[in-house]
Amino acid sequence: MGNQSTNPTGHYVDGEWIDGRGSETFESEDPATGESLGTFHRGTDADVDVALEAATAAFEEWRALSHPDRAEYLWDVYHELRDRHDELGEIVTRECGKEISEGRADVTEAWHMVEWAAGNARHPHGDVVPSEIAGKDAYMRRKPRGVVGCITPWNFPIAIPFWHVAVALVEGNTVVWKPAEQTPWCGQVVAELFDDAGIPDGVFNMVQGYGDAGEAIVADDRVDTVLFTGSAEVGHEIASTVGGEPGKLAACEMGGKNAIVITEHADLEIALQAAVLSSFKTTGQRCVSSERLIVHTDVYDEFKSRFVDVAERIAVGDPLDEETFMGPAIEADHVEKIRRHNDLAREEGATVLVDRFDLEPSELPESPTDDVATADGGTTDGGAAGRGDFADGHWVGPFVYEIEYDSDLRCLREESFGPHVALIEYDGDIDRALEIHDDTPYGLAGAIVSEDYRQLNAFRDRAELGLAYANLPCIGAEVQLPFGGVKKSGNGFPSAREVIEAVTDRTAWTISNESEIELAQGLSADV
Ligand code: UN1
Repeated sequence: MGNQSTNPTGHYVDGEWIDGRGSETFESEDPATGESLGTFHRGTDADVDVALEAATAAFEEWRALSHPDRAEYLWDVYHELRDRHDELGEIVTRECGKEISEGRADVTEAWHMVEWAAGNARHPHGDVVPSEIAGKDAYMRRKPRGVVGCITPWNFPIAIPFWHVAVALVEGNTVVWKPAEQTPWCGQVVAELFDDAGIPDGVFNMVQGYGDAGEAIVADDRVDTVLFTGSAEVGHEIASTVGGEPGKLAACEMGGKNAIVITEHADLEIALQAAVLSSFKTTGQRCVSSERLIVHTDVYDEFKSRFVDVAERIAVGDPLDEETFMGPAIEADHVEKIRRHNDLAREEGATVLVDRFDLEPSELPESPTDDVATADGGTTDGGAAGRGDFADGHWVGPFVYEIEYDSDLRCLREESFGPHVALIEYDGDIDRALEIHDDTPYGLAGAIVSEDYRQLNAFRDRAELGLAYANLPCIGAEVQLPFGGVKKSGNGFPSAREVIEAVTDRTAWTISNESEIELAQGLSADV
């Protein structure tokens, strides 16, 4: 087991905390205050190289362990995640800005995934296939692919790494993981959990850094599978790089322009809750967040007035405050990106219903006062001298508009990844709703609110989606289900069972117990 390196914090490679080979460092920033949470080494090609060397060297011994023996290390991590749930949830909230119940939910989702992956160690997942020849037996067996490269986003900085890493490890692969550059503290915490569990050297490696470190992982021949969750832009680059290399696999899950269809048969209270959760939780920064509400004309006015009322008063504030519904956006550049989408909607003819994007100073939370943890394990006082000042945070509020549907509107097709929501009124049957729903390049998550089962079934069967919900928000997927999209939203489902597919190869194993060879195609060895 390695000793934690101190400020700046390094990479976790071959069971040790190591400083980067390069001299560059970077800061983790608290999105609520702009304050630095810690300094981290920025990974280079040379850091990725040593991590891959360690992962490659560790593979043979790791794969030789049984599934339950490998899972033992994951159970240790599982207990830590549960025991330290609230403490780790606060770190998630500090570093990625989502409000505290979501910070804790991130940790909950992580232990759910570890439970699923480690539990699978005692769940058989090979197949026995009947041979047509008596005296022959045939099986489909799975074996680990080798080294798995994992690249994960900042919005679920503890949960999503476990979607990838937990399954890859239990199945007998070794891992090199790069956390998002916005959430290196969470990266450090996850690596510490594996270190504390005593995972054998080289089996789990973590390199901090930016896209160039991720590219070095993706491009390296020693990597057998790449698991990626993040933006469509990066995901498509990865899929095309890896697609050109025979024998290498990439499973990517990317963004969406997700929608909720609210039909004339909707329970409007359910519709309202589903829309508010899907549009504003995580400040709209989930890849499954909804940016389009497609509402039938019969219920449009009533739904609109209720939704606008909630958006006007939704609590934006200190993410550590239990009363807050929406914390800040992740970083200043991202605020500008969302702002450009708001401007685009205006240019394309939107009628703006709620514009709290640039919050009034009176709406900004007061400066923090509570003591909070720091990345180096201490605590700092709240207030300007300690936690920083909210005046420097990346605050945004809801931006809600209505617009007449037109297939050419970019604001209805492009993802803003923020609390930017279009209301679209439709007249007609479920076919019309589906036509509008499917008119984006993406196909990740979506929901329908209706009490008519024919409408639900039409949505389930025809909406172009990986994740479809009825009378629910389009966020909040359970870990045991596949998670991913169709069209531009993905080329794989890098979660749960689909990760087993991506990190294992199948061998069709046929054995004969007979004294003469007999083949299904009737060939004989008679000469
Ligand atoms: C993401 O949107 O980036 O389904 C991941 C959910 C979470 C995962 C979201 N379980 O909302």
